[in-house]
Amino acid sequence: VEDRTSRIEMKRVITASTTPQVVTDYLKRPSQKSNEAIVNLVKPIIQDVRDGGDAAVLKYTHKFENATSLTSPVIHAPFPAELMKLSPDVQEALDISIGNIERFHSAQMGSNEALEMETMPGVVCSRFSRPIERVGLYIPGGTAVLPSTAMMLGVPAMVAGCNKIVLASPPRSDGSISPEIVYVAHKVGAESIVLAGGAQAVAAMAYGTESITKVDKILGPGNQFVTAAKMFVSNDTSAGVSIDMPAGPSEVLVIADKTAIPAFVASDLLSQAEHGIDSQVILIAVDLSEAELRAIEDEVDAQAKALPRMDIVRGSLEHSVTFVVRDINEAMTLSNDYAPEHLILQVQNPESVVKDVQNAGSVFIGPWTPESVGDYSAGVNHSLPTYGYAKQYSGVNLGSFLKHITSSNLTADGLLGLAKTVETLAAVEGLEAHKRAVSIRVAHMKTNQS
Ligand code: HSO
Ligand code: ZN
Repeated sequence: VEDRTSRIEMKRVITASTTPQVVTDYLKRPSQKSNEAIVNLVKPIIQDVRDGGDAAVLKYTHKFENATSLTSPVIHAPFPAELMKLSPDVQEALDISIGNIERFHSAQMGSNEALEMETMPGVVCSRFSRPIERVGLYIPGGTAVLPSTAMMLGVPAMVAGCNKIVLASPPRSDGSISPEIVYVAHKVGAESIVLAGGAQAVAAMAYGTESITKVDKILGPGNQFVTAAKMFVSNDTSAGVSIDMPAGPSEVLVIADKTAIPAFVASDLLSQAEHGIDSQVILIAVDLSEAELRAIEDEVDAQAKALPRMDIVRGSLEHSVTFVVRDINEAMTLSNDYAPEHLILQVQNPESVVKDVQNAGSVFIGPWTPESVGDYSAGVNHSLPTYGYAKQYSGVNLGSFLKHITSSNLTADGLLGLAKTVETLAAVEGLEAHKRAVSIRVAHMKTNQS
């Protein structure tokens, strides 16, 4: 039963009146189910799909998605127009968003362009990039359809020049897939859409089946089964597949000071909280008075109660927290410790704070930049590191779909100049053949000279 009366609020922690240990404890993510237990659940499914191909994928889709009428686990391009009928408004919104995502990710090519330099005279090193040939993009089903995720993965794959783009998403129980996802697949030039979810979809793309293309890398968010399956196949050398990053529940950290508008702050917290009861939202209130804090909390309560997904929001706010801190420096220290997927800065001179951001997936600067614009349309990617992984991972970007290849090219003089150095180090390692590959050439030069 929906409870629309009892107050919806976050815990409050005043850092000045508690210990650092308490603060650290509150910054901990809700613990995830042990990976081992889940791997044991997905392993038989993965093996079944690897050995049984299409029939096995279909079997699981019938079972888990209830899509018993489905007779093929995949549709191939060109996708029939009747599968992507959209209202003009929706089509326009997708087109504008795809345009921005394409522009921003195309601009990232700059840092991936071929570079060439001489490290020493006659010693030329270079680096160039090539697209990963076949990519599998997982689009979650679950409580919301996410065509935005199809854009965030599909557009950079297209910009990078990936040869084969395979999408996978769990079908609805009538066997269909949302027309928005089919439209995005069409726009990015996908070769196929796998009508399956969970571990079975991941396995189908990792190993390939009679009708599903095997891919070289699998990207995209998913529940714990999808994540465990991605980890499993990326560890199986016989699959030869890599993955983007470990995935966890969505999160946001908002830093707000006296200049922040309470309704804006609350709306940003709630937009992330509505993703799932396991989402975590954190507010860092910089030097706010009791009345200013109250104003935000009242907004959270009032806005939450008006949401269709109020129950999800209530669940997620239960493990969410407000930290009241003294100044922006303390706020940034906490934020960098937490390493949020999304960081929203609703403070005075927000641009000046960005230099202090050490760990975050994506930053939203100033009062006019809700996270929603980045989730859909601004052009930045919304596939971002969660669960503290912003400390070592980047979000999905153009580089996620490229490999960098290096080359070296030495002249005879270049090799002469480096010969002693290499020979010495090869001797240190006791690798005589390495040493000789140099000395044989040096000897050859000398013989041919005289
Ligand atoms: N905020 C989510 C992405 C998303 N939001 C999709 C709406 N649709 C990623 O953390
Ligand atoms: Zn979102």
